[in-house]
Amino acid sequence: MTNKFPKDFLWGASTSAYQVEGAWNEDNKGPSVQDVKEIPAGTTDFKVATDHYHRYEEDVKLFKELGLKAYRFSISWSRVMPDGVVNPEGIQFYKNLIQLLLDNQIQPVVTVFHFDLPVYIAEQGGWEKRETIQAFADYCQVLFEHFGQKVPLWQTINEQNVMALAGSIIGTSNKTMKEKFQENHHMLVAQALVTKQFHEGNYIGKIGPAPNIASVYAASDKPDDQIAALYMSALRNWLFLDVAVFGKYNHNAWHLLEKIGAAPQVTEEDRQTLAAGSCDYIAFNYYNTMTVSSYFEKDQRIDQQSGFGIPGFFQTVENKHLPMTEFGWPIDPEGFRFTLNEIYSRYRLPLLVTENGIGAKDQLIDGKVHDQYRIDYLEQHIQQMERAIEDGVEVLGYCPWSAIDLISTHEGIAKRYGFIYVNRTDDELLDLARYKKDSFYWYQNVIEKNGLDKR
Ligand code: BGP
Repeated sequence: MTNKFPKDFLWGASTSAYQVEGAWNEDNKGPSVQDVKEIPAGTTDFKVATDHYHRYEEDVKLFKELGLKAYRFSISWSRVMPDGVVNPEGIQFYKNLIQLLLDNQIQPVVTVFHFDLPVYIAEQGGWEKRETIQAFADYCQVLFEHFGQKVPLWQTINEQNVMALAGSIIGTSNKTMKEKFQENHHMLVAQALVTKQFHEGNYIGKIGPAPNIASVYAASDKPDDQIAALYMSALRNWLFLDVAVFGKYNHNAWHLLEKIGAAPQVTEEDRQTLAAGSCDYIAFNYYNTMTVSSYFEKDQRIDQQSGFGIPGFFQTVENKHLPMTEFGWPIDPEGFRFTLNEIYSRYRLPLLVTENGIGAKDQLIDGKVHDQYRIDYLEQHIQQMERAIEDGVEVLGYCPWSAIDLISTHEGIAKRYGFIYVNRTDDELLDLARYKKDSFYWYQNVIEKNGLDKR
């Protein structure tokens, strides 16, 4: 069997600024909401993270050795514009990083906003306020002007759907559905505005959204459960992509929002902005599918990959066919193929996978990390991605989470994802030294062969 990956396939890996950089208040960086949020007991804050800000040269050297063709990272808004004015030291850091990547033939893939709103904007009302739309557009314009001739792939907002639906968990918002979906609407308008702005500039790259997309299975063949899946998918997935691609709200999602009294106010000007800001490609993060039934009441665990219910519409249930990670997230590689196909059939735009991976309690023993579970997880997902490519889906690249260990969104450093181990714990910084895990060598071979070894 021959390999199905195109010659220029972007084998990459991902991180985000607040989870990896540290240096939270250095070189004039302002605080973001992630730096000041309350963190769960037994985990760690993001102040040092895995110290990439000071060690990016060493890290890029390792990325080069790994063979990465692309590195997806986010830029910290509060480093670049700590108080609304451009911070030259912030710009300099990303300028150095981007140049170093290019010098090493690694494509910089940049997300402009990944959960880390500057505190001064949050204090003025954050995304609830329309003014934040312009503040975001101004910030993005600064990035486009500085890096628009260097960066081939941009993403606007990471997991906007997770911010809207599980904001309290990831520390971005803790409001009513009505407030959340008004904020969400402002984000959608902001995204369309910067997409338009980007298209009007003379930049080399492409721009797209980066939601977390997961196909939704119906819990049974009961018609009610099928309708529940239709509505969950509309609210969690298609609302975000329909606006980004078609410039319009998804009709099912809109109906649901109206029914629960959470439909946002949309002005005529908003409608025009949304219509004028279609994306060039779709980036998305995939961890697992969701399974839903029609609504019944029950206590539910909520995080960005578990679910929630909307009375009268749907409720997430456990899928007994899927194994779980040690952190309780289902593992569904076939669901990845299904999700890739579903997105592509709806929108017919090229896809970039900006996150996929397994969080685990890795152990460093004698300088080694034997993370066979990570190799198995990634191998199964790459196999299914290859099948999706055979199905006819256009996939630009694959950037698993994460390039290097970093702090989990809400479960500390104990939940690791990287190909490179960073020597620290939640309690102690230790020496922050880098070690190549077994998965590092395995992924290096995948990249070198442009796909999996065929057995
Ligand atoms: C996504 C986020 C990432 C990352 C990842 C893993 O939702 O975009 O920032 O955190 O999930 O999640 P966690 O760290 O909670 O395991």
